[in-house]
Amino acid sequence: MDPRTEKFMASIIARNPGETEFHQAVQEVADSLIPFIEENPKYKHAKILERIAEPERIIIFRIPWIDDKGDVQVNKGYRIEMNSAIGPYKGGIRFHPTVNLSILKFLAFEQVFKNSLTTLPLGGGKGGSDFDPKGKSDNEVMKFCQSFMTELYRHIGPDTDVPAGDIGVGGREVGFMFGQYKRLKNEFTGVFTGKGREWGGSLIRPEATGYGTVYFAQEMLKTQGDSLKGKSVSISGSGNVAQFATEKVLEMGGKVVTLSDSAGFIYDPNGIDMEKLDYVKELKNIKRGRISEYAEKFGVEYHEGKRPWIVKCDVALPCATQNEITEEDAQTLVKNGCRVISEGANMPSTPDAVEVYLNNRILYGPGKAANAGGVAVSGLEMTQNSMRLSWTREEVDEKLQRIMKSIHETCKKFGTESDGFINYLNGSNVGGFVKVADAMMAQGVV
Ligand code: NDP
Ligand code: 2IT
Repeated sequence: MDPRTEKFMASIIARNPGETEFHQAVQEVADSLIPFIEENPKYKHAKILERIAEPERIIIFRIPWIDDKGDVQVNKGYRIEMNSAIGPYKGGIRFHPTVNLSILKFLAFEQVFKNSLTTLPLGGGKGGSDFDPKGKSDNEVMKFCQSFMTELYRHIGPDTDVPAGDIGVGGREVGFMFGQYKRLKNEFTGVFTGKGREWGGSLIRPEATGYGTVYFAQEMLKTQGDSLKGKSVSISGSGNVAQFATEKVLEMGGKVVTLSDSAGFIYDPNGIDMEKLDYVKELKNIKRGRISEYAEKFGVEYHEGKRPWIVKCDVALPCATQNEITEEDAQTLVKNGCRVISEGANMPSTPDAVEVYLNNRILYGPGKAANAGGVAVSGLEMTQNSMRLSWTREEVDEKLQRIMKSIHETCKKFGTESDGFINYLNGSNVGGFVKVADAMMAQGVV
């Protein structure tokens, strides 16, 4: 490790003890940024890197609620308000039993750079709870969401902090949280994105992250005169991002052969077509079932307790969770001929896996670039709410495509190496940093 990075990371670890995911996210960015900052000493003198790695504010609170049996339950709630240099705090809410301060700080940190890359005026934040929506009734989820918002409402607002969905938070949860906010504040504003279409939501927001990840893969392939047509694609996850990534790959003429959930993955060598995808949407979004049921229904292989990276593919789209591709998985993917990784999830590849991609010079689109389509359309939802009008599907999709192309251009601008190889990791870190850093410099030491 560069000794300057080592010194910086030692201070991060000392100030944020035990937060391993946060350390991982900061280190990845520091590796890209420290050489850049040496060449641009104004950022060094203003201690921008030290400031950008310290959240502006963290709110931690108790969420008491009563389950269907009448028993009292208690969860922890969080909102990390990471950086507001270029716009109101913006980022999703995650409900998952593994949620803790480290995970939400890594996500909020990533969000700052991602949101800057979108070209829109969005600061960075993230929130969530260790609440597990699995196996809970609609009534229990509503009770929990209402209690969560009864505390959070006083800290957020359409010009202050605008949450959205993430793992475990989709249209149902956004509805319950928005409803409670509206009741407590007595105002109808764009305080949340990912709202229902009839009450202020943007068309294409549900699709945006998955579509954007595929648009980004297509842009990367284009640099080599290639496309997704005819490519075999492995996807992990089977939630919001995985479903719409699958849909867009099919539209672009690719073949999706895997999907997964936390219990295992399915391998469908004939490809998941639109009809089978409709089954997955119903299974996951309405019945809230397990992906193993797909294997039973369509008579394909189900691999219990395994991740899809052992399957041969041309393109891999990790769309489940952090650190789901290890060094060994990455080596298997590359050995089997995979040439493109576009990350729908946040930080799905371990640092060792990323090193395998870069050493093998494959097309690697890191999450903060490749999955920025979701928050970008959230930004467009905020614009439509402010104007009190809504754009058509075509208008939003056209803007999403333009934004994904622009993110690709930014990565190319800041990440092209002397031999022409595009290091999208460095490109997205430096490209995302500059706008936020310049805004922080202009606004003084605040
Ligand atoms: P969903 O809750 O809709 O789906 C999550 C999927 O990932 C499920 O299939 C889930 O399986 C699986 N999963 C979750 N945790 C784990 C785990 N620990 N191990 C294995 N599988 C797991 O979430 P999203 O699709 O919205 O989010 C997926 C990823 O995309 C996350 O990394 C999120 O941060 C990122 N992302 C999401 C955006 C959005 O707009 N929603 C925007 C940008 C990034 P199971 O059902 O078994 O839990
Ligand atoms: O990780 C992410 O970018 C999201 N979960 C979406 C954030 C948003 O505000 O739409």
